[in-house]
Amino acid sequence: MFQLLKTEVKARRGVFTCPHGTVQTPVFMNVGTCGAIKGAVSAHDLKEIGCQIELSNTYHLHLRPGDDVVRQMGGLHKFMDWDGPMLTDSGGFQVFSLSGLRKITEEGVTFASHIDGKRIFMGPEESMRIQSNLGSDIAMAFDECVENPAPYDYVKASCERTARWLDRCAVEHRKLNEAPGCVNPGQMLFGINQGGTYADLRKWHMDEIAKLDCDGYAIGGLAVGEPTQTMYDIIEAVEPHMPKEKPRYLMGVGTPSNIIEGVARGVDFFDCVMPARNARHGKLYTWEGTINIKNEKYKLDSRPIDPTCNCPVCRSFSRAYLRHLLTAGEMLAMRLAVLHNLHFYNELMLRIREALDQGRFEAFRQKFSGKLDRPAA
Ligand code: PRF
Ligand code: ZN
Repeated sequence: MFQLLKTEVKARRGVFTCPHGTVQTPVFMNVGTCGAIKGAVSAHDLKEIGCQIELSNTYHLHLRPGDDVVRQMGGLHKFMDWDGPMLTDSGGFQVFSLSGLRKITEEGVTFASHIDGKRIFMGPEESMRIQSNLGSDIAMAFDECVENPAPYDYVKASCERTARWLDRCAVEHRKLNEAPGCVNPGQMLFGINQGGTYADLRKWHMDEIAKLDCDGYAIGGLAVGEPTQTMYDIIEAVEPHMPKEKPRYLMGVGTPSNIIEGVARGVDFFDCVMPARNARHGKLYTWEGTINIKNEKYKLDSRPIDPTCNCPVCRSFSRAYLRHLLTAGEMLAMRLAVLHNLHFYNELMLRIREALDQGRFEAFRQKFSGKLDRPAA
């Protein structure tokens, strides 16, 4: 259930209630693809860095250890010891971005596993069954994410099929939730808008999937090759067609500026591997801009990564120590860097919510949009 608390122009402040708790929005979902956050971070750490909702992947967990294993272990919450809200992505993106040769038909997608090359079939029903076994709070619809740019006719046929797939997802999802022994009978379903960079297809598709009364709606197929301004234009075109009383999720986005600009255009949920990936390469976020901790100039720097940051890393360790760990290839470097960057993203969302609560989001946007993506002076 979604409750809209406040709006400022298009930006929205809300609360979303799921079986494992409530989520204050706008929110960033921390990505734990395989039931762990890359960089040796566990669900216990997530609590400490202000994470409200965790995201895992159907595709990865189906391949390894297998969703049947997770189900027999009591569901993904119990398996990874995370008792908060959880969303699972449908596989509709990972099948297209990670697997080898694939064949798409009306039924679904046949693809080669990125682990051992084994041929696997996944369609709307399979995706719903896997997500039901995992027992997440929010299941995502099975979709095709087309890379931009793509020919109009291909994108049209693809998003028409994705609309038909959503019908099948909804039928299967209801059936699974009602079946005896269901891991999480309160599991919700979000539909996903596609349509590439074509505003007319985007609007048609959104109107089509809005008829289904899903628990929320995502915008997929963005941040996959198009210029940033095109992404913003498409969000602006689709947004008026999205139900006001349902949460909106911009999938796989993005930089701090992309998030601020997404919020300004009416988006409530975000997720991205970028903060964790950047951390592993030494690119760290601060409120003055990004820094690269591997730089020689931090060799004797006794300050924390960000002197204003209250994360467990900044409370204890110096830039010099972090630089040393990363240069020496110590695994602890990854862990500490990832913890700081994820804390930064969760803190960014907290400050966005505070700004919305106090009616000063536009001022916040002016001050930080742009600045946070650039190297600190
Ligand atoms: N579909 C799904 N997951 C996704 C995407 C999508 O289009 C994207 C695109 N940025 C990220 N994750 N199912
Ligand atoms: Zn920190």
